[in-house]
Amino acid sequence: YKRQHHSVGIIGAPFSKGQPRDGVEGGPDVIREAGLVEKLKAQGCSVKDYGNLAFEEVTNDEPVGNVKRPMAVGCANERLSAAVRAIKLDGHTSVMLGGDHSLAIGSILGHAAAKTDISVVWVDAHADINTPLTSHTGNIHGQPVSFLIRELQSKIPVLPSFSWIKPCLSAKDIVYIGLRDVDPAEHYILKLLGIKAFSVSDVDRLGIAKVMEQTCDHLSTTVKKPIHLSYDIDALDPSIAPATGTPVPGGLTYREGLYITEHICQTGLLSAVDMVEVNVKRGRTEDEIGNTVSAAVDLIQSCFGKRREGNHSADYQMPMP
Ligand code: EXY
Ligand code: MN
Ligand code: MN
Ligand code: MN
Repeated sequence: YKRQHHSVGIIGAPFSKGQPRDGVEGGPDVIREAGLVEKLKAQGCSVKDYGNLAFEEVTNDEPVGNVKRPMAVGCANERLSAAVRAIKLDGHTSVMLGGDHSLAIGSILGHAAAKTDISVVWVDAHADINTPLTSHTGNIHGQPVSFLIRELQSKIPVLPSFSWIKPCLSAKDIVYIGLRDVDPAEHYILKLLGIKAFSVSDVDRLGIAKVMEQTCDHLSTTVKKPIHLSYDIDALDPSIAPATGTPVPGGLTYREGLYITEHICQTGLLSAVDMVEVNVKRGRTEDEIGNTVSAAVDLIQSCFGKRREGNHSADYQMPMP
């Protein structure tokens, strides 16, 4: 293991209109208030905080079919994609603090605009690959992947404010980890396109170490592309991360969750991170809120070299008697 120097660019995206519940727009601020920037600096990262994006109110945002708030989601993501692209061109690893998971559209497209060819590790209880036509809820946070995969484009209808989107991934460029609430249409799409997906039962069967080995093997069969890690906090079990909009029982343990970030850090290919769906208003107690937020911070620290075995800097000097 070679120690790397990490230069981190943080962008807050306080946006919630990809889903119906209040509170997820508070994610960037509570994650910062838990000391994210200070903690990353303390572990040796250089950090530039780009602040929070401001999203203007969109009026007359009528549903298209059953897709809710298409204009707000399309506009917010267009803005986010420009911000992430700029952070990448500045030379940082981008950290996008959500907000709901519809923001992965802009984050991934912005990353791909700066790096051309990227791969994605999507850690989530959900596959978020409904098309606007298969979605039963109409919530766009259950659909972002469908807009990004080239092989699905013939199935995507026109939406207002989505015309800037050009799919940037092939089906082979994404791996899922943590799935346990997948709609029938989503399951059909995953099988049809042969998308690599490790459900929690695969994690039970293989163990998280084999899952990560196979994830990296799958993504680096030809060239080693920069990795975009899109981490939905609901991938973790609700006992450790309860403050989220769509909790699903039987999730990843805290240890499995951190193993994923430790392993991806070690590849040296991590290029952008999303940390999404932290919703403090969904926590019933201070403890539930605190546990969820600190899990999010722990995962981000682990992305940038913090290891459970311990760390020391290259210039560490033993105190002399
Ligand atoms: N599959 C359901 C839907 O399409 O609405 C639930 C999606 C929840 C998405 C959460 C954020 O990961
Ligand atoms: Mn998600
Ligand atoms: Mn989810
Ligand atoms: Mn590996």
